[in-house]
Amino acid sequence: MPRYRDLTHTARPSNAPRVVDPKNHVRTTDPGALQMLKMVEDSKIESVFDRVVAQQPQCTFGYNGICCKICIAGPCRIKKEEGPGSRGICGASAYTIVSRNLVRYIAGGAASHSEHARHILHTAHALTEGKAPDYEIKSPAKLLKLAEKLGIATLNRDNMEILKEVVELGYADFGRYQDRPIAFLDSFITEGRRKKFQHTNIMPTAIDGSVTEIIAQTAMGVDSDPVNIIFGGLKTALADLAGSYIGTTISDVLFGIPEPIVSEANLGVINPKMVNIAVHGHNPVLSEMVVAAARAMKEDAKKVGAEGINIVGICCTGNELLMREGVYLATSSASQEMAIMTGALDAMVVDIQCIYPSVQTVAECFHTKVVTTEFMMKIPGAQHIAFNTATAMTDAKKLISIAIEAYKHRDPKKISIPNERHHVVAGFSIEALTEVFAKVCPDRPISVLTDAILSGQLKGVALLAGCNNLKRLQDESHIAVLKELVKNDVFVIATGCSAGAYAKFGLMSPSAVDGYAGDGLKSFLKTLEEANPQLSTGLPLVFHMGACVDNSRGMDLAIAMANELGVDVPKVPFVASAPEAMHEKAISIGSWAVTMGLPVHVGSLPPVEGSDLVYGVTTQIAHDVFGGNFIFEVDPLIGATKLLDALEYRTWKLGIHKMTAEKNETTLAQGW
Ligand code: BF8
Ligand code: SF4
Repeated sequence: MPRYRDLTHTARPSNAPRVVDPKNHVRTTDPGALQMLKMVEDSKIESVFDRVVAQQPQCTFGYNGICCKICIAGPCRIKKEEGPGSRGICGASAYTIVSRNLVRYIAGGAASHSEHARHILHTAHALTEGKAPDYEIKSPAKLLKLAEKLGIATLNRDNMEILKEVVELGYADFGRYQDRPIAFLDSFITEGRRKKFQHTNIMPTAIDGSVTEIIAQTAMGVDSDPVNIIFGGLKTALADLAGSYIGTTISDVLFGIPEPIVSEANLGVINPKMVNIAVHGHNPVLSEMVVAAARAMKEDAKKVGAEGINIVGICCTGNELLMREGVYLATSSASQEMAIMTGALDAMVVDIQCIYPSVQTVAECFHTKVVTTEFMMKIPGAQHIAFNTATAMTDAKKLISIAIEAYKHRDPKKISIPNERHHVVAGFSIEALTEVFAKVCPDRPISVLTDAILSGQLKGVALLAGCNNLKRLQDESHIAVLKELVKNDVFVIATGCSAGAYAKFGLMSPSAVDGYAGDGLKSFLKTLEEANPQLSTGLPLVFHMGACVDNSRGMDLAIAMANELGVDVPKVPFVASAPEAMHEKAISIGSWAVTMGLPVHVGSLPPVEGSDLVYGVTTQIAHDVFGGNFIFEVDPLIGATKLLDALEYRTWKLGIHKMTAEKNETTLAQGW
């Protein structure tokens, strides 16, 4: 069972309101979004903030996860404690319904990440076939490292040949029928996790197979055992991790490994004098090309009177481009409509995931062109230009031309851009971070981090991730959790819209260190900076690790720490938090993080409270089996305190085990 230092804490959440201030339309704390809201106050443009209020109060059955729509005899609701009303028509009880609903979220998340990864694999495959002339192997070093991890021969072989084999293995990971684990997953987990997954029978053999399997397992009249259902879900979650890992690693091969880079964030990066194009979604295959095309078409923009072309990012496409190209990050999930409301956004080019259908509705009040680019993602009213790997540059140029044309139709009276923009230092892939550590200790770079934890200088590492969920105010919980952790000397890495929040607030910058970091973290960062005089960017308060698929980078770091410490992941002082989780992907990520052995705080409750059994399995039993557990808590400060407790407990236990091993000259205890 997880333990808490504060004896008033239990595995249950506090009674803080689940939807804060439900009638308040001003549901953001982002200074840029707040300014924008004020500017459009009189315009009657509807935004997500209005729709959240309109949805209140939300359905309690749904909120608790006790509504079943898996077959059309339903919807069934668990209405009573006992009797016929306590079950669905088929006899499914609360724990069956809650667990089935939960794991179907995981299936959705795994499908999303993996479809993204498949698209990247298709691009790499086309490259090896000579059918993607605009792409290249930007990072041969990453390719070789990956191939070696996957057991693919590299000696005296051509890079393209190696990539071909890597891609084939990736494809095989999607559809394998034989009984061998997903190779990409198996290549980077610890031996302890491998054994655990085999022992609990959740090691996935194929990504597609895991998603189909869990949907079949939870169909009407199949599995009704909540524990078996949850274990099936965890298998799918591990397939999600594999998909994410494929997405991250192959993207690095094609587009380069991120390195420390300087940029800016928040709506103020939209420039009234330029043709502004927002790239929004998740997949770098298209957006990298848009960036290249914009560089090539600068003169065309000048012909219509603009000073140039300004590409800005939104959500995880924004994170990908910020990490690799230093592209400005305009905004994150909940304020995506605001970019259009500036009246100076000429086009919004979208790929997949987290794109509100409402962007088109808002765009219709302005001159902005919304363009969808993938076959699976269309919005009624928006233009669709099918993006094709074979004609990538031509397609990207077409998109830029649409924006240049739209620029001519701007209405100057409608332009109002918040003046909020902040300095950002991003680009901390695990390779980049390791390089920074290596300047202190070239032989064992990760020991720089683990030694700082064992000595008490740092309290541990936290991965802050996930979305915006407007049950609370946008970014409020992200910021509160971060501030509490860094004040207590936690080394923080961030991804997704969590990273976006810190960037937008100016907290992803070296100048934030003095104001917010505790003394231990401050001195740790100072040591790193002194050892890295070549690093002109300086080191930020919180380290940007990328998009949501790049949570696999975070896992890579936790595994590297485990290997350095000679233990399995559940003993590493490493925690994760999604303070404002919203998407199915976030549920999936949280589930694999728990399975990998991490305490995971979630600041918005998934619908699990309708079953004590499911609640107990996810928050307590999971800890006994996997060493990781969910911490559901909507109050960000209580959530942060529970994370700090988990870190302290792990560090303390690690210290005791190390001391005992040294004293008795035995090996380090592996249990947790
Ligand atoms: O993949 S953090 S709202 S943008 S799901 Fe979406 Fe959530 Fe943002 Fe990126 Ni991730
Ligand atoms: Fe109702 Fe059972 Fe059908 Fe679900 S599967 S909708 S509980 S009859």
